Amino acid sequence: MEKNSKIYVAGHRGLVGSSIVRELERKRYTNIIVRTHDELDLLDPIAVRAFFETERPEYVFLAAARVGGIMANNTYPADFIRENLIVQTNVLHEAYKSGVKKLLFLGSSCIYPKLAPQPIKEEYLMTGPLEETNSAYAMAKIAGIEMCQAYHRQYGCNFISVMPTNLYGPNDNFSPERSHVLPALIRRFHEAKMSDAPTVTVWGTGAPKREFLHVDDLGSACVFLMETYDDPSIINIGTGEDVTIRELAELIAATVGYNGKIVWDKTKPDGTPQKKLDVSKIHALGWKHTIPLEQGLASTYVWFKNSFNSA
Ligand code: GFB
Repeated sequence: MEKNSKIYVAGHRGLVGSSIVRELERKRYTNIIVRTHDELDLLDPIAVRAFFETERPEYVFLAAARVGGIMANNTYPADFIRENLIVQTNVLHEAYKSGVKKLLFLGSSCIYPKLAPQPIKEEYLMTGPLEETNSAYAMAKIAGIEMCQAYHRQYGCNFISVMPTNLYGPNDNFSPERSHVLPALIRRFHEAKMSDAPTVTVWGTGAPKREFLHVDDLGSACVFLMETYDDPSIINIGTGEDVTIRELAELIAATVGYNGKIVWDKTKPDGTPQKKLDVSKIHALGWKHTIPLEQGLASTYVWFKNSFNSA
């Protein structure tokens, strides 16, 4: 990828896409193209075709997707499977037809079996049943991986697929019901502190373990892999370290400065008991995360107070 190559980042306003744009700019890539949802609806195959025929990007980061936390996945499975299948089908096919040199597809650690051995190696894909709360989303992502590999096999396309662990950082979704746990709890603990609430309710039992990667580390990994990795086999991106949801909640309470009590709502689902990625493959290529969870939480809380909360 040259510094003046034409690079399209799909989903540039989201958590992941915005971090990829920041990293490309930091590395002095000068020809980045983006479209808002109003300018280009990726669900519309005719609009996507017209965009690729006119713009002819050379490199594509496919970071546009319907995403959400455990409750959103569990409540709207039809939307999650349909929209992700359509967006990725439209973009992958038009990328092939317009001769894109390389495309990076973003999957998720939830593509792995619910009870996969830990840490999860790339080869555990499709070796067991999925977690029920997000199987529709995971199936769409698995189809995306298969599509990238099929276009590689049949047409020789350089389409790579990366599997990030649970992400957080600036531009995340802080909605109380639909977001992932980390932004949900930043908001809930912050609001409890502001209103002097005696308790904060956190979903589930607190026992599940999750691995959290700051999205700036993900952005750096994605650009690094776009520059160096040309293999259609999937590759994990994570820290290789995890914490229980209870530990996370306590860490967020401390970050926010909330001193009240945590109450567990056990009627809410726990989801997968653990999904810690084996990151030896990406480490062997020379990439490692740099932002520890405590530091990433602190900076995300500052971002939340300055950007989200004031808006
Ligand atoms: O972040 P989260 O929704 O992602 O939930 P998943 C992680 C854990 O945090 C679960 C608990 O055990 C939740 O029950 N939790 C506690 C909360 N309080 C809250 C809260 O207020 N909000 C949320 N959201 N969770 C998603 C998948 O699963 O992870 C997606 O559904 C995707 O498909 C994403 O893969 C990375 O890790 O459980």
